[in-house]
Parts: sequence; C-alpha cells; structure tokens
Amino acid sequence: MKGIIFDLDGVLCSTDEYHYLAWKRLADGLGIRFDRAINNRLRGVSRMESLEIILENYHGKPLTDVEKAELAEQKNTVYRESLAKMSPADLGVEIRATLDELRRRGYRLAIGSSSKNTPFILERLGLADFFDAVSDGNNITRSKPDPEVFLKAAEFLGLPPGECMVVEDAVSGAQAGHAGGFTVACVGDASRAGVGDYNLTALPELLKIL
Ligand code: B16
Ligand code: MG
Repeated sequence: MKGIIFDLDGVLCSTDEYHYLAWKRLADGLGIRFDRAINNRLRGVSRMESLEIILENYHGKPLTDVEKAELAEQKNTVYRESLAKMSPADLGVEIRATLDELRRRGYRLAIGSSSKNTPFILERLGLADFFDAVSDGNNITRSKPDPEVFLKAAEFLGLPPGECMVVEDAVSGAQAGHAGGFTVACVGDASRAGVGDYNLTALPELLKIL
C-alpha cells in the first residue's frame, strides 16, 4: 500500500450522528417512521438518495422535485448548524495520532467522501490543509456503491487502486471500494457487517495492518 483513502462521516468524525438527528427531525415533522436501522442505509449515499430512502415510508400526497429539493435543503441547514459548532477538539486524539503516524510512515493520505459538506467539515476539524488529495460529493456524479469517488481520490494521489486502501464505515462504501479494485478496511457499521478485507474495531488498528 502507498495510499490510504479515508471516508469522512463515521470514520474520521462522528458527523454521521448529526446526519441522523437532522434527518430524524425532518422525518418526525412529516410523520414518517425513521429509525437507526433505516439510517444505516443512508451511510455513504448522497443527500437526495438519502431523502428517497426516507420517503419510502411517506404515504402523503406525491411530492414534486422542487418540494423534495426544499426538504433536502431544510435537512442540510439543520445539519450545518451542528457542523458549525465543531472544532478541532471533535477530532478524536487517537484519530489524529493515527493520521500523523501514517503520514510519518510515508503513506499518501486522501479523503473519499460522498458529502458536499466535506470542505466545511475539514475546516472545522482543523484538517483543511492536511490531506494530499480530497475527493468528495462536489466532484462526483455517482455516489457509493459506485467507485467514482475513490477512483478520483486515487487519481488525485497519482496512485493505481491496487496500491491504495479504502477505509469505510458504510456497507455502500465498502462495496464501492471493492468495485474500484481497492483493498478495504472497515470500521463501525460496515465492520459489524463483515464486508471489509479487514474489519477493525477502531481506526488505530490500521497501524497494525499497514
Ligand atoms: P451531504 P461519507 C456521506 O458521507 C454520508 O455518509 C451520508 O450519510 C450523506 O448522505 C452523504 O455523505 C452526503 O452528505 O448531505 O453532506 O452532502 O460517509 O461518504 O463521508
Ligand atoms: Mg461514512
């Protein structure tokens, strides 16, 4: 391995919980059943695809595309209010130490996230200038499980997929990594599902397998 491509939400930071709370508020307002099991299906998929999954339990009058876009915007406004309160202290000490040690060992480090809020999150965490490459929801046309976001990250690093490891918390993200020809290490939900080449209990375990 020469490069490590990190998913963001649920891998480097706990913004996945903020996504859940923001979607939960929207769903409750619309009287839609939404729980953490459904929330796990939203991991790694785009904002509009997430909304469509939530609307599977909506039985009111059909919504227009404009109304759906407004709902997604409402959720994003609530979500960004949570992001705005984050600071570098929200980057776990062990996460930061793991990143620093991987850098010290000479790996090229990148982000591969479906989120359009990636630049804002990295700025809030004090990581705006840390990574060698950032591929996110702003430079892709297809979200995970399509491998596009990771293939772009590898391209930005100047490395072939076979020399990069993808680190993911989402089943859709692990599928994307495999589809792109990457080695995949999982944490969180994807690790519990056992879909990685390596299924870790916590991110610092990367230091044992690399
Ligand atoms: P946004 P990741 C993904 O980020 C999240 O897992 C997913 O829940 C979210 O819908 C998606 O980003 C889009 O996020 O609304 O901020 O553009 O896990 O790929 O880092
Ligand atoms: Mg994630």
